[in-house]
Amino acid sequence: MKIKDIKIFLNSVSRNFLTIKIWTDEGIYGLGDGTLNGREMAVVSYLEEHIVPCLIGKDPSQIEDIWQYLYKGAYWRKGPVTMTAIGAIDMALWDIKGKVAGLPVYQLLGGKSRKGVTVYGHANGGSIDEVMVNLGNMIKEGYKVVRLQSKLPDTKGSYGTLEGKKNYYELQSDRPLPPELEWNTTKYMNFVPELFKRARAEYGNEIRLCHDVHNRLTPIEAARLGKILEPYDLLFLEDMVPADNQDTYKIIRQHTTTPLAIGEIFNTIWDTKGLIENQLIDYCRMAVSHGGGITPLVKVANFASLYHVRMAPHGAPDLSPISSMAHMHFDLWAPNFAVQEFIGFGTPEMNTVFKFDLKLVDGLLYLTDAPGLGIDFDEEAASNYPYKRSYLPVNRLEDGTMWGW
Ligand code: EZ4
Ligand code: CO
Repeated sequence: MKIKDIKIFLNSVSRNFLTIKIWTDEGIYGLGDGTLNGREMAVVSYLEEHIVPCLIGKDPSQIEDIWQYLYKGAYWRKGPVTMTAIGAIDMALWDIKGKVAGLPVYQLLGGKSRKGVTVYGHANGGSIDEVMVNLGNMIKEGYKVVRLQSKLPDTKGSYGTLEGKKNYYELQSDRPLPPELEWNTTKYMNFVPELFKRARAEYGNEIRLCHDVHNRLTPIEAARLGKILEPYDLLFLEDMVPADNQDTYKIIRQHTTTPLAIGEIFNTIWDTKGLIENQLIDYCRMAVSHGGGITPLVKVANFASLYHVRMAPHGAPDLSPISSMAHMHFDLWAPNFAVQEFIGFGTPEMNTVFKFDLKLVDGLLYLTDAPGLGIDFDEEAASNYPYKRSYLPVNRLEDGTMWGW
């Protein structure tokens, strides 16, 4: 079997998604997600100009060799654009391998380690009251784990919201320039404990809760937040501080027992190495797309398992349903999987383009035994939704200093 053609689709289906379709000479195809929020065109040209020509005629069953060829062979290793492009190819090759074998991908990885995939949903809101209503509804729907995010009072569109549009800012595709938001650490530090205090007072101690700090604190502030939130028993605090310098996590770790999660912007196992082997984190959030595919994510999981670090892949709305399905297979297999971020089954528009079959029962997602990744992509429906340039917001302190969003 040979790779005959690789097609690239960039569409704004509720938001921008980059989809690839690898065709073999035997009529089987595989699908991959190469979406890199706000930098989509860079991945398109990396694929079109620098990857596709090298893969035509290659044997699609050689997944490991193709991965090494694209990683080592480029000479220029790592980076989100490179690794997302490789991730899309890798996913599509696993899809093909599953279809050829007539098996779902989790079977090729080693079979199921659990009956279903525990997910965490988002309870967002413009105020604590609103978050509490949303949390209550999610508990009723059966969610076992929920992430809480609330807008800070008296600030301009702080995390979790964007002006009038409160939920799922990533779904928006109408931002031809980055919107500018404002950040105030003091207000945040005073406010967040109230959010979790209310959640425990109203809904008790059984529901597992988490929170995403989105890289907005310094290490010592992060240490303090972890400590303050200890009484509310979080499953994890995510992205307290960027880990460009992995040693900064030692400061956080020595002060708090609140579990720590990081990794959604990691793109190779090297981004995880110090954090995992020094036991500075508890959950690794690497994704199949931005982390370079299923092939390297399996290696990260195995490495992490030596240090009791569990996998909790990123599942924000800017990962396409193809990544979500790839995660499902990975999550079912990985012995040290913990929880999958899940934002629902997609908008009606998305459902005309991406076809898949998942069931959510009592907070667990269940997969069918469809071969490969178990997802299809309707090219014609997708062509109704042309790409629109769109950016994530940027963030400044109140005095104008550029900050992390
Ligand atoms: O803001 O994926 O945990 N989830 C997140 C995401 C990120 C987006 C950025 O594109 O932090 O919502
Ligand atoms: Co995050």
